Amino acid sequence: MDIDTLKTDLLDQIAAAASPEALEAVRVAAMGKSGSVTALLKTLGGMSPDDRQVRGPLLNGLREAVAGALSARKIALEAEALNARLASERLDMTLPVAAAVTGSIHPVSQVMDELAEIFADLGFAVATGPEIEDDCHNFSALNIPETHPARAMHDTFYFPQEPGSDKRMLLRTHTSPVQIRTMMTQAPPIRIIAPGRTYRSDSDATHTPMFHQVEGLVIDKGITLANLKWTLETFVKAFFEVDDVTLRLRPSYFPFTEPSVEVDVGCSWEGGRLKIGGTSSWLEILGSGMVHPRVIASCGLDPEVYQGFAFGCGIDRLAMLKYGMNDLRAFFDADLRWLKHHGFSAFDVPTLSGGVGA
Ligand code: 2NL
Repeated sequence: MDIDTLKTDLLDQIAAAASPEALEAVRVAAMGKSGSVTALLKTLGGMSPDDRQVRGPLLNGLREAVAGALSARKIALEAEALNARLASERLDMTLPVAAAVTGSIHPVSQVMDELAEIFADLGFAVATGPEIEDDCHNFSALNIPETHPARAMHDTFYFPQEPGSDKRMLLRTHTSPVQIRTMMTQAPPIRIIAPGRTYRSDSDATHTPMFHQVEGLVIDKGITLANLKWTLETFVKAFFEVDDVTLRLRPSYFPFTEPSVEVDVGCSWEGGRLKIGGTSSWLEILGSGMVHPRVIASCGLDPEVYQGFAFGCGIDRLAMLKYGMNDLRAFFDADLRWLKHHGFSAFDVPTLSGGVGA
């Protein structure tokens, strides 16, 4: 075969190779150890110098043309393969979110989101902190003396004492340590809520060893019980979505507040169901009070300058009241039928304008 015919033939085969494998087969047949181009190049050695002078450049031209065509075709085939992959891996951004169809938001998470939304509107930030705490942040800083029953072994989950340390860690029994940490590190004015998991060694029909609490704290100059009452009233109205709501403040005692009040919300029985609103019945929903001067001082603030109020409230109970669940223990059973029935859609984001309710 003459050089020009071979060249045309090989270039045609290269152009026709439809895959990297087909192209490689062409390359081996032409440029491989026993390829057609290699065989021709080998004949140069046995030629007379005159013949080599003529055939040499022709054969080199053939080799360069074939090599050039091979690499150009290789690049083209790779680009084609990439384009095909990109086309097949394309995502349809208009498809609905699969997870939102199968999963649901736990009522406790939903209520936490509602609380954050309501209090954000009143200028409160959400604060969080560790669930494993020390005695100081969980008790001492809150004016809870060593002898207080809340410290007794049957209430608090303690970790084994580290050898060589006199510090015993514990699972926080309330979210107050988050507020203590905030007061110790941030300058007033402070307006925060601290929602989260809390732990007490207590288990019966109305108590689970792990439960959820939200606490609120305001520290500023000139804060009074009136600020507390208005804030709680505004919160209860927004949360239960009722305008005529009556709060009853009863004197009480907490070591960390003085004075302390327990707060009842007026309600009434309607068709065998308890409804928020009216004053025929009372339901205790939270505890609160003016932050004790000793607590303010233990966080490094001057109680002569700064005052504040605080409140604490069980989130699981709030969820039961609002969404009509009657068994607390079912909250933490992870029963898919319960979750499907009582859970919320991920799209049902609580907003004040859209409603924080169901
Ligand atoms: C209840 C009562 C309450 C607080 C929590 C608090 C936190 C700090 C300072 C002062 Cl840092 N007080 N929290 C105050 C009063 C009541 O909780 O019945 N909770 C379920």
